[in-house]
Amino acid sequence: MFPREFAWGAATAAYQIEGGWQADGKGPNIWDIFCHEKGRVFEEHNGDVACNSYELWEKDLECIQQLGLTHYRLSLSWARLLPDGTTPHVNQKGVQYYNKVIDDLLACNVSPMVTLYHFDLPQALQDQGGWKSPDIATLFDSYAKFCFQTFGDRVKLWITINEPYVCAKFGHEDGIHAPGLKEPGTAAYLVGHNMLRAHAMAWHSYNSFYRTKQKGAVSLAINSDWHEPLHAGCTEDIAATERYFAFTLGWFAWPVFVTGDYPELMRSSIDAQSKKMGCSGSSRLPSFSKDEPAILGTADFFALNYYTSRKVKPGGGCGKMCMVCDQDAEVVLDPSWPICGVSWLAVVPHGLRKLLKYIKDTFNNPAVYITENGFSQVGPLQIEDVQRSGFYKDTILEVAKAIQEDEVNVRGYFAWSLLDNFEWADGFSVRFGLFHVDFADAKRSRTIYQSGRDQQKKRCHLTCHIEKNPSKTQLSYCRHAA
Ligand code: GBH
Repeated sequence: MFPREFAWGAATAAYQIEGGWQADGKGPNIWDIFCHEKGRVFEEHNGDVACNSYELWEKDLECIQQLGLTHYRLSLSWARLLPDGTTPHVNQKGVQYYNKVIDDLLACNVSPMVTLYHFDLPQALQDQGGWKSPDIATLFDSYAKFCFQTFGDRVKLWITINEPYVCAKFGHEDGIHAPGLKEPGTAAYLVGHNMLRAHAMAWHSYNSFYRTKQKGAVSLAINSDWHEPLHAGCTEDIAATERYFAFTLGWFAWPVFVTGDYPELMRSSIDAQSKKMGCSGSSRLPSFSKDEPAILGTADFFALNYYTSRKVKPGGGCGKMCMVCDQDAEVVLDPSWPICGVSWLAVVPHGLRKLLKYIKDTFNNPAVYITENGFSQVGPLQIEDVQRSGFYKDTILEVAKAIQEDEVNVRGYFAWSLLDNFEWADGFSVRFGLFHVDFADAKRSRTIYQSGRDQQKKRCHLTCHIEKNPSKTQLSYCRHAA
């Protein structure tokens, strides 16, 4: 049963849609710099203009209204608000832009969910060491307080950091995301650590200075695939799956929701690997200081980005120092899971239901927002994207089952994404939108996909009813408006 107040949303991120990379005093960020280097991104694409949402916000608003969404998840560009990343220098034009976005949403009865950080660190802070530097936590906290102070009278749902896993691993271990560092086995742990410290400081700031007055909720968005052992009864595969979970979901969720520290299995695996490689000394996984704000309890809800599922077996390492060797677990695809679009995205809607149940059982039944979930398209444009439409229908049914049959406290669902946009290292070659954006057109015209049209219908029937009998959760179309 979808509760009456269930949040039906779509999500975007600043760098992926805004463009206006130098407009009105915005400072450069690490993605601006990364994309302008040769060989980093598919066909040297960049987010200089992207969907041009900096100029075309009102078009986005029309799209949001056309879908009949109750919520919209956007991210703020740190360097648009604070060009050098620090609060003494505020770019008022940036403040005006987001004020208009937020006010327009509210005027249309759409609630904003705002992410403070979605991969786009101000370059000025990268130049001082970025997320590897311990100082980043207080700098982030100042930025967060600035945002709570400036927008928190109207924004009630906050995400501090989007996918710390991706920033840490892709940005600092594999080097395929900005800032493009390849320091396997060390930097990612440091970055993840500083992201957790930064998140916790911001949550405590909200809690101490803003919560009473603003009455909002703050969390961090954690990406996780659903993982299961390659062979169901195999002890090695089961153990590898546990390690895989510890190094992905557990890395960030365990400290925040369970113990205030990393999963024991993560630390013991890393330390055992260090020993094996003859490296003694302090652990490569940092420890939280008792003198800093506690990490445990710093999420008012669980924000989950789910895209796909994987089977897990031991191994996969390169023999040198790296995260995969530490976790001694590798993922494989189940051939029965279709891949339609980008190669990593096996389409497994039922994995979301299993993951939601796992989150309920592991993290003490938190309120959950699915802050991202989507289906990609590559190659020739298909406006009649029947597969994606079927995917959304199947997925929302799985969410319904999770709520109704597994009693998971799911509060909302955000489709990734409102618009086709800049898909990081894949540039514009991978399309996730409910609206197509024509990047060859100077006006960046938006056209609704079939899946977008079908979403409109869904919202109408889902808020109406789901078959009450728990053994046969079904979605049936009903034409009454919510
Ligand atoms: C989200 O991350 C991001 O938050 C969003 O900005 C992005 O547009 C969206 O996904 C779609 O990609 O290439 O085999 O190494 C999703 C989490 C985890 C998805 C790692 C891509 C790469 C697998 N990501 N995964 S692989």
